[in-house]
Amino acid sequence: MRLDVITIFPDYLAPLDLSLIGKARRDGLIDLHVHDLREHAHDRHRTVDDTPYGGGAGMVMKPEPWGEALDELVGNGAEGQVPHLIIPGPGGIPFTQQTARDLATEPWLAFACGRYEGIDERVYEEAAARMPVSVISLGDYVLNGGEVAVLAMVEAIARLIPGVIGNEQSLVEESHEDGLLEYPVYTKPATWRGREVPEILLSGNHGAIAEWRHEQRLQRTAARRPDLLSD
Ligand code: 6GU
Repeated sequence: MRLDVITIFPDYLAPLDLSLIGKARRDGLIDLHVHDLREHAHDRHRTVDDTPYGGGAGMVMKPEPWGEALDELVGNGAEGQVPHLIIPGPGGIPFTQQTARDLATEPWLAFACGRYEGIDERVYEEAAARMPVSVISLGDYVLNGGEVAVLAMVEAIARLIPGVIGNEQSLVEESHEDGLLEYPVYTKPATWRGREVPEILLSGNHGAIAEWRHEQRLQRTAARRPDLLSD
């Protein structure tokens, strides 16, 4: 999968060199490019923002650098190919495990990281005339910009690409894969600071263990995420 990220803070994406995502890049499973939006700002101060028409607080990202950055991106692709453009923002549709599954099947994703009060609306319109565009939010809270959201989304998406995670079975029983939260897990020692591992897990009775784990998932989901049980 090809991934491009356009940002005014390329260093924010440095963690994508680490851990499983870094290894997937080195293994050639992910072809990730981070671009500095300021390379498309041509005044002396490399300005990417300006005051909002109509007044109001804060600054708005100017359309011209974004237009140029997206032109370059589309020009980079093979003839006729365009990325699916993801614009992270608190005003987007919710990012869920299903979103990650859907996006993990795409050949080319590009992420446009906004800062300040947002990006000039015409950038969304112009992009949408040329490529699929999705505005996606991590949840109901406000971050300062899209970069941290991209880290989260790329990690959630990339780990679903075949070969990125060594043990594919570990993808199956996870929280949100089937609508329930995960069961609690334990490892050695069997007693730690006077706390025992649940006896059933030491019983060797795999049927009973599976049943206990399922019950734990139901209880935990009811306690922490009752909204997941209603549907
Ligand atoms: Cl995707 N971006 C920003 N800036 N804030 C957010 C978010 C995204 N998701 C939740 N809050």
